Amino acid sequence: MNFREEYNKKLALVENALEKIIERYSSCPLTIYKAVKYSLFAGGKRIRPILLLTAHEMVGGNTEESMELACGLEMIHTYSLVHDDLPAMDDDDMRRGMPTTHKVFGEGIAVLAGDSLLNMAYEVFLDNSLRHPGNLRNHIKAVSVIAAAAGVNGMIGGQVVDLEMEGKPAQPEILDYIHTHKTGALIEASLKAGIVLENTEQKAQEAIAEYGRKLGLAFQIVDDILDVVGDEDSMGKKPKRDEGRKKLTYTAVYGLEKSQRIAEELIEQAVSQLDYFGDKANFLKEIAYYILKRRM
Ligand code: GRG
Repeated sequence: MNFREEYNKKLALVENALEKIIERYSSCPLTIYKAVKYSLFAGGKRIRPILLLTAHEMVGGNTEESMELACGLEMIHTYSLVHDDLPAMDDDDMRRGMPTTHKVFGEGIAVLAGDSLLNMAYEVFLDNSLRHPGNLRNHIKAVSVIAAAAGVNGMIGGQVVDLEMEGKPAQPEILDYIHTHKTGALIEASLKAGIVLENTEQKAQEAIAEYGRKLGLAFQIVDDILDVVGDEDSMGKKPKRDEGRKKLTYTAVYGLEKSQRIAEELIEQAVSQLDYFGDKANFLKEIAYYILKRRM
């Protein structure tokens, strides 16, 4: 199987599992059910759950055990996008080629759809942990890794500084804080959560965390680059939004060419961390190059 086929196979498994999870909530008030489904099934790349499942498989795990953890993680990611798109934050009308949740359902329901996804995620995590009593401690560790990454010292912390820095003079250390927290934290946590589900050596955990850190930062640098050079059709949203909002981005601080070079270097450094795992890490290596070349 080539990379694209393998990626699509994992993607289909994630979509299927997410559909089953959402079905469980079908008796809730219809408006919120529709808003949650609309937000969750809008054609995302599902990169975070795929990273989690792949890391778990790489250390000998069975995806039956990690699938719901992976899906909950995608629900947290989706909540963050729904809230980020609100007028009170980045005020975006389009995402993934479709009107944003608040454009379709109104701001109040969009806030609640994000809240719902976040609550559902933790319910899914806890129920899944209870289904694996023999490995409960590792499940709790994995959930804790995700919770920390999504919280004030992770994604939310990054988002706060991102909002605070709009229109302010460029400061490279602050830029790195924003990128490694707003975006990097959840990507790193996807990998770490997959690994800690199995009893792995400390060295394996360190290697995967370092891979995740480099990959997460590179992911956001590529996002900054796409905002400058990307086209609306592939990205599913308008380019050049960051410049208009005076966002602190890599391209604003380092320019396009240097940003591209930094992203390439980070991907090479990330991939080299995977040597520890030998051939078992081939798919994770390919994901890193896919992230570098992505157009959406
Ligand atoms: C609102 C609590 C809160 C946090 C928001 C992640 C985030 C923090 C905001 C999203 C805004 C943004 C563009 C962040 C950068 C991360 C990023 C590139 C998100 C898009 O992720 P993809 O490319 O999206 O994985 P898909 O559509 O594939 O799921």
